[in-house]
Amino acid sequence: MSDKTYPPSAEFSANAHIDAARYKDMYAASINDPDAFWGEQGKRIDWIKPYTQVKDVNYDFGNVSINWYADGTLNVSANCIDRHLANRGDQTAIIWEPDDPNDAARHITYRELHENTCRMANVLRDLGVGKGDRVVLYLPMIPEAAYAMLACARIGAIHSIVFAGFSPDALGARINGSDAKVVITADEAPRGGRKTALKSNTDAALLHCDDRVKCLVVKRTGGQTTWTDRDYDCTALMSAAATECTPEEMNAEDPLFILYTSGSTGQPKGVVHTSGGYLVYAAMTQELVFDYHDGDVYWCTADVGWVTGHSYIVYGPLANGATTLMFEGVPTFPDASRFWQVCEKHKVNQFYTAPTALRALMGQGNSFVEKCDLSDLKVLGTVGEPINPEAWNWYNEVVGKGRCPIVDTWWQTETGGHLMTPLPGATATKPGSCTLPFFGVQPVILEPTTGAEITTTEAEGVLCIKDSWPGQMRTVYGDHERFEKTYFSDYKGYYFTGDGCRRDADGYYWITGRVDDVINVSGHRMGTAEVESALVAHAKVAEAAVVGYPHDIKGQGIYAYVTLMNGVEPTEELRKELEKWVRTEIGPIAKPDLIQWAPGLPKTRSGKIMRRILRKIAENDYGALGDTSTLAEPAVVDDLIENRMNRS
Ligand code: 6R9
Repeated sequence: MSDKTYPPSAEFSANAHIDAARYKDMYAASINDPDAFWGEQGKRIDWIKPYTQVKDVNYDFGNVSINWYADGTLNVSANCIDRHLANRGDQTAIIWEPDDPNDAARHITYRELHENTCRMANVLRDLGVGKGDRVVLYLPMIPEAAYAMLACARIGAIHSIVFAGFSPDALGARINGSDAKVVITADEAPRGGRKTALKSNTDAALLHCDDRVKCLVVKRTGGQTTWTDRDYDCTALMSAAATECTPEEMNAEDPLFILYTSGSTGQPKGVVHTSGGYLVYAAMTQELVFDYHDGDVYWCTADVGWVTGHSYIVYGPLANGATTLMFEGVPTFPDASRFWQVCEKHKVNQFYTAPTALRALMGQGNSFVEKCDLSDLKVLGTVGEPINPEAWNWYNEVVGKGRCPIVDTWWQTETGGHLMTPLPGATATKPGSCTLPFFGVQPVILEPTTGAEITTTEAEGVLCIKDSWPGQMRTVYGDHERFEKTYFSDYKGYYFTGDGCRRDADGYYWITGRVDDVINVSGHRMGTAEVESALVAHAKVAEAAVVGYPHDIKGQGIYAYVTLMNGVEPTEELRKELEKWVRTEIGPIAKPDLIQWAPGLPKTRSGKIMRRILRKIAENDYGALGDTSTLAEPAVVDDLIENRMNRS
């Protein structure tokens, strides 16, 4: 790790929303009097009935409840669209850049966004969707994805987006898990020159769902799809629908969306975010962390299937009346200059991406960047995983030409928005550190076993957050007990993040990775338990254990130890079959990178798999296995070491 610091230039700070002195003052104010601070920040958005209460939070295990602005009412869609119409109706809200650079980009004004969102909202209402109903979205990165999110918000329905890379099984589980009335999909999703058949995936998913679930199909490619009784042509219905739709008055604490994310145990859980606090927090962080100014063009390369797409492609920027770019493609299609060509073409000012993309592009050489004019860039951001200093330096020097502050934003699906991040005009950055907390956020480092807070400046342990912020998740959909158990039971009185962290002598924070059984593959969270249960669902698999290991591009790769059923031969063919199996059970992002045939797994005498040992072997660090005295059968380990798959 590097401790070289990069302060913002005096010129940048002078024009920024927040400079170092202001950060200090505002941070102190946010901690000393949260009610006053957030009461003021709540005015960033328009309320139908203004709130009189601000924060009402209880972190006590057994009674956890989180409320912000609880007696206020609002509509999120009206905040993201209608309130901008008077002054910026003709300003571009969304720039859409399609997968194929030879197809035309589209500029959607706030007026057009209003019209299309209302049309979609009316289509949903006609299908019987109302306040509190759930709608699943399984869409490519097309403007209709934003219309659908905002249309749900407009009529008070709760959306649950399923990343278009997930399999029919995963989609079906989420439709059933939230008892959705409607699923919105498209015929096909073009990505990197290939097409995913979303409609036929949806058909496969719906085989396992209630017959009453309706399916709205957006026309994207015009590719052929089968039509059943439950299908509705979204594109046709939208063109026939009315262009006005009165927004529903929602309570601040009414759910806005559910988003499934992986945890250390069991199947993914439905993270619930509500309306008022979430929007205030998304809007505030989008403006201040990227130092967004009126007229800027802002681009977050995430997919709306992840929380980053929710907060920083759609809700945050649109609440601020920004111009947000939505990209359908991938960084390497048609070649490794695509990101930079899009930056040049649309004169992007703020660019926000994941370290895994940077590492992949860095490996292709600098010429792909250097041939593009990136002079409009002002701020660069990263999210999803720790960034290694090498990639940080490349981003800084080759992409930013040393003149664009880098914001390394640490946050989670659960947090709704950034919790620790530099502010570009205020914070001197250090490559690899997410630096300092955002306003109102109090990170603490606890001793992992005792749970005692380490109060010295230099500290290392598990990262918890003392007290709440408005963007925090409120519950796990349908399972508040699981919510309390996951986040509030191990370390009483704190929100437990699941991350390990170090605080250096300057008080800067460095995320060291997950401390639970969650692995981070290309910035995507994957629970080892999910991959394991997919593997053991295969008829030839007796047992499986999955761990992460360091991967040059992905950050972490998926390493699976598989014990086969008696008499089954381990063959290359079977290995391929299992890879394919996991792809169909969960999706391509869950495909194991390495599968090792394990005649046995290291277990304690009570039958618990010793993952610590499996992790070490997967890391090719088998010399330091630690205490193995509780192993039931020590010989198992020797075999695993001898046949290990990672020798780098
Ligand atoms: C936004 C998002 C959350 C987990 C989180 C942590 C890791 C995210 C990071 C980072 C180091 C950063 N993470 N940002 N680690 N530096 N800047 O990614 O949400 O998909 O829920 O993942 O990702 O481990 O706990 P999510």
